[in-house]
Amino acid sequence: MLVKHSLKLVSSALLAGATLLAAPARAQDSLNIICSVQADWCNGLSTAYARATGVKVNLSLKGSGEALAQLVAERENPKTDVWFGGTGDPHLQAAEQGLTLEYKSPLLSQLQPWAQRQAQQAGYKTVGIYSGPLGFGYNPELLAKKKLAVPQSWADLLKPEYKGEIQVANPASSGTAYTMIATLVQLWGEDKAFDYLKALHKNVSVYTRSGTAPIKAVARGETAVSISFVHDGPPEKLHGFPVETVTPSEGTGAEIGSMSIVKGARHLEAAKKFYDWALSPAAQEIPFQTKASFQVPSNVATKLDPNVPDFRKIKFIDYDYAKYGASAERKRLIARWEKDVNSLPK
Ligand code: S7P
Repeated sequence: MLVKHSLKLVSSALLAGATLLAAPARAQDSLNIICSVQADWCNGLSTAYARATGVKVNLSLKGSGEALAQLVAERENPKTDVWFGGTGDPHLQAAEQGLTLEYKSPLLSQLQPWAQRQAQQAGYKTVGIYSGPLGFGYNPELLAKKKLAVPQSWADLLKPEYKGEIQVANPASSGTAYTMIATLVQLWGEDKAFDYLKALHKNVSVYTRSGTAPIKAVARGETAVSISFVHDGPPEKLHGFPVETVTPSEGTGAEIGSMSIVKGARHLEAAKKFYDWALSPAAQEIPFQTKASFQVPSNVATKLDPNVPDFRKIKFIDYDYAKYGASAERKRLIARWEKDVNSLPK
């Protein structure tokens, strides 16, 4: 009896020891990240972080809308530790829904005011990591071949000659396209914005799932014009494709790309360390070094690349991030777009 009891104690101790040994390895040595920026940037991040810390980063590449859907699906049993990048409104929505964790990085004070504001209004459950303007991408060779002018304004995109020549993403899956809807509503009021979107529908050839797909299609000569973030143009150009960008003369919005730690993250300490590192200038130069993307980084000390759009030359609206990042508003506007615009024949 005594022997049996002792054996039981030993095996429990061994089990506990094994768990103790296994626990830190799981907590410290790997990290599961949903990455919503360009693939080259995501891969550059994970390689640099693994080299600097020895922590293995498991990446899952997803657009902003899809990333949020995954966090909702994983709510009871989170498998993701950090959600890196993607437009800010779904991050604000995740914060509002209690999917992300409050964390104040010691690097917060080094960030641009817009990045700190993004954190404050989410109760520090997210933070701004970059910002970039919405505009148009165009293929100058294709426009010349089709004898089309470069569109300079939102109004230009409604001209009949652009019929079938424009690509933009679907706002249900894309943060880029939702930024467009929110921008137009803030520019003109909701009814006028939806009249515009209905008219634009006639000229759109396809609504893509991902927000970065339309400018890639422009670069490859598959369509003449896209509605895209302008910082997604230079990477295509650097790869040798004919693509230029322009921002609309009436005014435009900008995204605040964000990062959040998932509530219930299994590798919480590792997640916080990665989060701090991702806010450092060294990490924020990675999209420039990998030639993946050229947003304005949130850490003020990050060295800017010449391809970063000059915000002083762009006419911006005063984008209300809190209002248009709220779940109810986002859901309502997307539902209205599905009903009033996407259901229309071309
Ligand atoms: O890194 C490029 C970029 O445009 O991708 C992010 C975002 O996931 C856009 O994709 P979706 O529209 O498909 O959500 C942007 O935050 C970022 O600037």
